[in-house]
Amino acid sequence: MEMINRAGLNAVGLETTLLVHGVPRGQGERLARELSEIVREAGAMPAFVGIFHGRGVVGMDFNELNEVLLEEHIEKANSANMGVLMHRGQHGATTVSATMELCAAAGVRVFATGGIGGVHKGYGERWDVSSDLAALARFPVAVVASGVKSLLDVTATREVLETLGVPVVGFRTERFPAFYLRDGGCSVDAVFGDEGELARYLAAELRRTGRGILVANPIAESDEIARRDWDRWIAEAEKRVGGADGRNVTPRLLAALHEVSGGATLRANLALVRGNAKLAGALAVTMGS
Ligand code: PSU
Ligand code: MN
Repeated sequence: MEMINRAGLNAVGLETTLLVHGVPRGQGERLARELSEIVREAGAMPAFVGIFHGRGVVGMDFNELNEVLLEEHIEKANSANMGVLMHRGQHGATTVSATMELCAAAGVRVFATGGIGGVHKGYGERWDVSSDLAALARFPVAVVASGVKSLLDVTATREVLETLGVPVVGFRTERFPAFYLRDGGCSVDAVFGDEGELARYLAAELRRTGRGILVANPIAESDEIARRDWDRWIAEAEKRVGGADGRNVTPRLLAALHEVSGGATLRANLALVRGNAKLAGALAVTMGS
C-alpha cells in the first residue's frame, strides 16, 4: 500500500473522521491539538491517520491536518472506499475501519477514538452495519473506545462483535458502554483493572490472533449524560435526520444531537475522547513500540 508512515515508538493512532465529521466545523484543529497533548503527556506519540493527496498517512502533521480540515467537503473513508480516494489522489477522513487498516500497515498497535460504528437501529427493515465491525476482525489493532454510539442498536452491535470473535474487554467496567452512557445494557468478555496487565494481554492477544481487540473505556461519571435527557434528545435528533442514509447517517445524527442538547452531547463526546486518548497513551507506553 502506498503510504507515508511517520509513526515511531509508542505511537497511538488517532482518526480524522472524528475531527472532520464528528465535531462542528472549526473545532477540529483544537480537538486535534488537545488529543496530541494528552497522548504526549502519557509519554506516547500521537499519530493522526488520514488520506492526504491520495496517500494513506500515519502521523499527519498540522499543516496536512489543517489543509484537510479547511476543505469544503472531505470524503469519509472506510475500508471499502479508501482505495478509490487513493487511486484518484484525493483527501479522505478515515473512520475506525480505514484507520485500523492504515495503523496495521504501519505497525501501530493502539488506536483511540470516541465510539466505534456498529449496527444501526431498524436493521430488520434496512440493513446498515458499519465496516468498523469487520475491520476489528481483520486488523491487529487495539481500539480504545467508549463502546458504540448510543444512537445505534447497542445489543445487536455487541452480538455482532461476538459473532466475529472480537474480544471486548472493559477497562474498570463490567458493562459494555454506550458512548454518553456508562452502561449500554450488555456485558464485556473480561474486566481489566490495571493498565499494565491490560497492556500485556493486548500485546499477547494481538500477536496470537493477528486480529483486533475492542477496549471499552466508559465515559467518566461526572461527564455522563442522564438517561432521561438522552432518550429525549435522541428521539428529537432522529426526527430531524429522518431522510439520511448510508455514510451520512452518523455525522448528521451527531450534529443534530449536539444541536438539540444545546452542546451537552458535544461536551460529553469531547470528554470521552480525551479519556480514551489518555488510556491509549498509557497502554502504548507499556506495550512498547
Ligand atoms: N466516534 C465519534 N465521532 C465520529 C465517529 C466515531 O465520536 O464521528 C465516526 C468514526 O469514524 C466511526 C464512524 O468509524 O463514525 C462510523 O461511521 P459509519 O456508521 O458510517 O460506519
Ligand atoms: Mn453505514
